[in-house]
Amino acid sequence: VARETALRLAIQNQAFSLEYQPQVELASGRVVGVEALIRWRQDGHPVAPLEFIPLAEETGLIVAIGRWVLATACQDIADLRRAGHGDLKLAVNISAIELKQLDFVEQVVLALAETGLPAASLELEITESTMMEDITRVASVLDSLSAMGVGAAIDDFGTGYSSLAYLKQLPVDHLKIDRSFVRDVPRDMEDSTIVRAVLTMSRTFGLKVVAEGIETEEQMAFLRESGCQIGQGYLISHPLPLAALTAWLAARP
Ligand code: G
Ligand code: G
Ligand code: MN
Ligand code: NA
Repeated sequence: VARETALRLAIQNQAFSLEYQPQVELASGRVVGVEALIRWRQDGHPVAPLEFIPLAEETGLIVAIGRWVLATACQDIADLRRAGHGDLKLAVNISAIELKQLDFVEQVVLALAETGLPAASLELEITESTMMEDITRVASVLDSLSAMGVGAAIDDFGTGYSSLAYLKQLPVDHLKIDRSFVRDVPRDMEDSTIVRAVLTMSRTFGLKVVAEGIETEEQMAFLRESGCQIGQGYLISHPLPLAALTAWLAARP
């Protein structure tokens, strides 16, 4: 209960912050975007999203938290774009509960209007399991957003049981291979085969693939040579607070 109360008060207490993890085009090294990741300090101690996001979902607090994330991230990246990073895109994680809100599309429209971030610069990351939970509803929400130019990515791909053919019903631009498949490439034959198969299928469906959790040069070389377009992971950069991201971007050739 203590944690739930603290979570309830966290927005007004300014206990949340965002970090941004860069995503790069593997062929060129060019930065294409950043993924916003929420951080929470409860009484000065960091609590991992995997610990409080489920609680936020159970209590419905995820709706208010999600609105704060969207508004803050759109503002930060709109500012960065105006400061000379005009191509930068923003990816935001959206949970199933948020997607089910009747005013979800309206909230996205509002965040874009208030910050001036172009719709085409925003992409929503939705996990494979959320997509599968209610594909009809998700399709209708993503169709509305897609008509405005907002993109979508399938997050944590490979951790559920969906087929790409099924997900093809959705207006999705990117598929993010879960980092559990990236961890042991190129050494593990099975995982390497799975990653190559996902890349081949994605090409057939016109989806670009983002590999998560790249930590070594060997993983990055394998992914690049296998035709994976985009990469994200500690090797490229850890998630960074806005000021550190700004410095990181400025230091790149
Ligand atoms: O950095 P990492 O521990 O930050 O994040 C763990 C998981 O928490 C991510 O895989 C993501 O699914 C979830 N997460 C991070 N930030 C957000 C957010 O702003 N909203 C939602 N719904 N989930 C998030
Ligand atoms: O939403 P998603 O599951 O994609 O969130 C990304 C999660 O992965 C965050 O918790 C982020 O901190 C974490 N992460 C990002 N890069 C790496 C990495 O290279 N290795 C590991 N182990 N985790 C990473
Ligand atoms: Mn994500
Ligand atoms: Na993920």
